[in-house]
Amino acid sequence: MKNILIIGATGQIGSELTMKLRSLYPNGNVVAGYIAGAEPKGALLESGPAHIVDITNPLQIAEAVDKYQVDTIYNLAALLSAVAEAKPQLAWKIGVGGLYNTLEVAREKGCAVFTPSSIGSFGPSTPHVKTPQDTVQRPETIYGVTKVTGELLSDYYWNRFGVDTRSVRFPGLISYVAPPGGGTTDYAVDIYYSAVKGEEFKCPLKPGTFMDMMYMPDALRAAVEIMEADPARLRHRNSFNIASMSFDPEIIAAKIKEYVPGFKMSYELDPLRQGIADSWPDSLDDSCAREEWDWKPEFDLDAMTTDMLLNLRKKFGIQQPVVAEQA
Ligand code: AKB
Repeated sequence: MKNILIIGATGQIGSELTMKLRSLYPNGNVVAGYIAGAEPKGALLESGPAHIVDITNPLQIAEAVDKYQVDTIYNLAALLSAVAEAKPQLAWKIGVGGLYNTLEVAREKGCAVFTPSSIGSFGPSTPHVKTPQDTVQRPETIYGVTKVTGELLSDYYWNRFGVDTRSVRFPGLISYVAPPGGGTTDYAVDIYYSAVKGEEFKCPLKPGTFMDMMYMPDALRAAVEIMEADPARLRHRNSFNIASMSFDPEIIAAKIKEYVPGFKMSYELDPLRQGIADSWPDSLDDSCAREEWDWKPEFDLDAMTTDMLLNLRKKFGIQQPVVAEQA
């Protein structure tokens, strides 16, 4: 049976992944690790144990692992790409120093470790369309540098010490639950909020900026499935390309307009985010994940859009539009 610690359990991915893991394993076996100032609240707090775990403090990681006899760590602590550019030293301290602390505790105490990588681990010299699993990784952002370092360090701990490290490269993640903060792909979440509130959306990226995106339920399933995958089938570990949809601002806006006909979008470009997005792939080739652990996404742009609009309207108490019955 798994005893799981989630580091960064109150963040964008962590808050949903913790609840998903508690739906799959006994609640008491899934520990929400949080930092001071980001304490768990509501269902996250009430449904299972929580422990203070600052990833920059190896003693706190070890203490939580000992107290709850943890055998699997989900390491979700990171600064997203745009905010990392504003605080590169902190991004390194959390992304690389924190991962090193986690891997050392895992080596000493025999834990498996999941640490997400990202489409941000690629750079301008990477093939941009159907980016292969194994290819050039020369990112020009500190976020990307920490992600490539994390992939290499995690593979090193597997090859050198046998620490069971596994990872996926997340695309931009879209969810109606916890808002993202400081990412380059966040526009694809914010656009839905504007649409349901009846506001014009000011897009920070220009038309033609394609990036891979994924609906959160698929991303959570990927994080669980890679950790449950048969190790004998894995030729890769850190980290697998996964993909479900690729679009630019025009395509997502047109899809939203199908369901919210009055929706309006204009452009107000953010040069930092545009520069980062231009350096990232347009789309990933995820065939290795499909072959090695049967990865398969369930949501495309249409299915995601209907679910996002439905749930955001519920969240803000906005009446659902009446759909005319088919004759
Ligand atoms: C970001 O935009 O920084 C993240 C990512 C793609 O890793 N969402």
